[in-house]
Amino acid sequence: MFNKILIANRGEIALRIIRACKELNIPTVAIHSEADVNSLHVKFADEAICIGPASSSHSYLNPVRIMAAADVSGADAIHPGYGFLAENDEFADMCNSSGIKFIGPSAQMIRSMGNKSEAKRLMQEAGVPVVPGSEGVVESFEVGKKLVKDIGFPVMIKAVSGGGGRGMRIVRNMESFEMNYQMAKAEAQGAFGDPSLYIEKFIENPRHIEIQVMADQHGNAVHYGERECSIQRRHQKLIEEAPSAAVSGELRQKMGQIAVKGALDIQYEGAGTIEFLLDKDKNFYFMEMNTRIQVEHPVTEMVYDRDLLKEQIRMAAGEDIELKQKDIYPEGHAIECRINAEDWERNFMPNPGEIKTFHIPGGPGVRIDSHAYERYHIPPYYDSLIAKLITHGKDRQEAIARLHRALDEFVIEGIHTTIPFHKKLIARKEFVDGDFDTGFLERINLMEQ
Ligand code: MV4
Repeated sequence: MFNKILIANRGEIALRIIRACKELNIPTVAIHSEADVNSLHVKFADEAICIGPASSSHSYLNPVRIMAAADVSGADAIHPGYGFLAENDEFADMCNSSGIKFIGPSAQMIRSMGNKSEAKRLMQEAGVPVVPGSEGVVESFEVGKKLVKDIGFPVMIKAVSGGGGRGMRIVRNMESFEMNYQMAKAEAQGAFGDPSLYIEKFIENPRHIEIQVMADQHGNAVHYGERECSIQRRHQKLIEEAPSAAVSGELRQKMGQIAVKGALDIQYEGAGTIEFLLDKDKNFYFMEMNTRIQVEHPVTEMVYDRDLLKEQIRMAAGEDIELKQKDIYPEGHAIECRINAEDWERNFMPNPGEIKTFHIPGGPGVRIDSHAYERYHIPPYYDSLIAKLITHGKDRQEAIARLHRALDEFVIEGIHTTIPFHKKLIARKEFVDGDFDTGFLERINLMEQ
């Protein structure tokens, strides 16, 4: 097992990693920016090192400073969390070539999955269903034009180096294809320094369903079912749940087996998430693979009664997967609400500042993952996530009832939060019925409710 883990992150996920390390008896090193001196991850870790000023690029996104901190503290592993450097192949490379285990898959794997058309090709070769479209990169506008004549409109143009919804365009007819193609290309060059595009048939109003996989270094892999992540706004997830109301036991087994096959074929290592689009007819298609632990991992932990962080760390240290697939099954239902420091009535505008009152809910089936506390100053430099509220119940109805209760008990004063948004949203009939897709939030107006 590792002797000391450096946590290359902040906020709630840094705390979550520290909690896993404490249970595994592994000492931890926190790194932090000058703006995070009073953060809980700094207080709860065994050691803390200030690595630079507030701005991310000079601290949490600075590989050289993080490596220097690992060096002086004697850490033999780095946990990147999510965001920041978690999917940076060069950072993973730098860690491993300095003899420090990057807790995640290899740099080469991160690179392959970061290239969205290569990821799609690799998964297709493993027998994972993909959306019909170009075989890899579209080499020119003329080639693209020919292709869309074959596959038919609507189509989606995507950036090979994009992902997470960045650099995508829907095109509904040939008249607007050229303009969209050229603009997508220019945007991809500007945003990612790579103009490469690929094209797919556009799936109308799909659900976003993702499968959690875990693979050890000895050729074993299992899945932990799906997470339903369709409630998103501008590609930011707001509510996630497990299981999905749209996925039957049979479909779960099918998607899970295919995801495991994909992970094994590419020789994946560690915790990963395979994202699928699920259409109206329950066809599913590979979208992207995320090579990190995700924000929404707690809903899976609740229904499978597993600690995915501890498992991820154990896998990274070379241990075997503990469980057999047949011993992994969901119990009950879990839902997560992301509580952000945002004014949902003003376009979800970020709203940093001092938390004056912080009262968290409790009772049966309630979990809070948060780095916030009373009088904590939310810095303006990073993301606006201040707490994840997760409820678990014997079924979806009980999870929702507990969510209502917990949201009512949750008191945060001094800043605007998304708590009132969640209260309204979970009261909607469509939500209660599990009847929604990725277009749901944009179709409704909660302000008039
Ligand atoms: C799509 C799609 C429809 N058809 N691809 C958005 C994020 C990225 N992972 C892929 N995305 C989409 N790709 C085809 N061929 C619709 C989306 C999409 C979406 C996907 C998941 C969750 C929310 C979404 C919101 C808008 C569009």
